[in-house]
Amino acid sequence: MTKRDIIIIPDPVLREVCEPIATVDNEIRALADDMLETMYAAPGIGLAASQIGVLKRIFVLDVAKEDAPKDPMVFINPEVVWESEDKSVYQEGCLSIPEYYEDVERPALVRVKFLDRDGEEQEIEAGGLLSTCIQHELDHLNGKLFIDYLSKLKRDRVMKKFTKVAKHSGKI
Ligand code: GNR
Ligand code: NI
Repeated sequence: MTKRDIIIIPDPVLREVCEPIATVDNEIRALADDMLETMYAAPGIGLAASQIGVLKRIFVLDVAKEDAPKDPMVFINPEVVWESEDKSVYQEGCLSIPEYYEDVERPALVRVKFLDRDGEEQEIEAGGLLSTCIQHELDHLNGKLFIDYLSKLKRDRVMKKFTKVAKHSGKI
C-alpha cells in the first residue's frame, strides 16, 4: 500500500469528471487500498479518486465512530437511484480544502447502487453522516466540490485564499 498526495484547490484536476471503471481487477483493488491508506493518514472519513489525481469513478469511506472498529467501504461506479425529499444540514469539510468548514444542505436519505471491491453489485440506503459523505464523494467524481453549494461570495473568498497559498508555494 502506498500513501498518495492529496490534491488541493485550485488544482483543475478536481473539476474533471471521472470515467466509469470497466472491470474491478487487482489494479483497482490496489488503488482502493492506496486511497484508504491516504484517507486514514490524512485523517479523513472519505476520499475520491480525483483527489489523488486518478480520474476513475471510485471512492472510499469510513464513517465508523472513533472508538469503534475500522469500517472501510469501497464504492465503484456509484449511482444515486433515489433521494429523499427531506433535507438535512451537516457541517462539511474536504481534504482538498483544508481547514475550511461550512454547513451544506443535501437530501437526508439516499439509495445508492455501486460495485464493491469484488465487483459485486450492491444497493444500500444511507442516512446521517454516511448519506452526507456518499453525496460529497459522488460530487467529487463529477468535478463538484461542497463550496459550490455556498454563496458566490464565500466560494470566491475560499478560492482566492487557496490560490494565494498555491502561488506562494510555487504550485502555480
Ligand atoms: O474527511 C472528511 N470529512 C467530511 C466531513 C463532513 C462531510 C464530508 C466529509 S468528507 C471529508 C474527506 C473528503 O474530502 N472527501 O472527499
Ligand atoms: Ni472532499
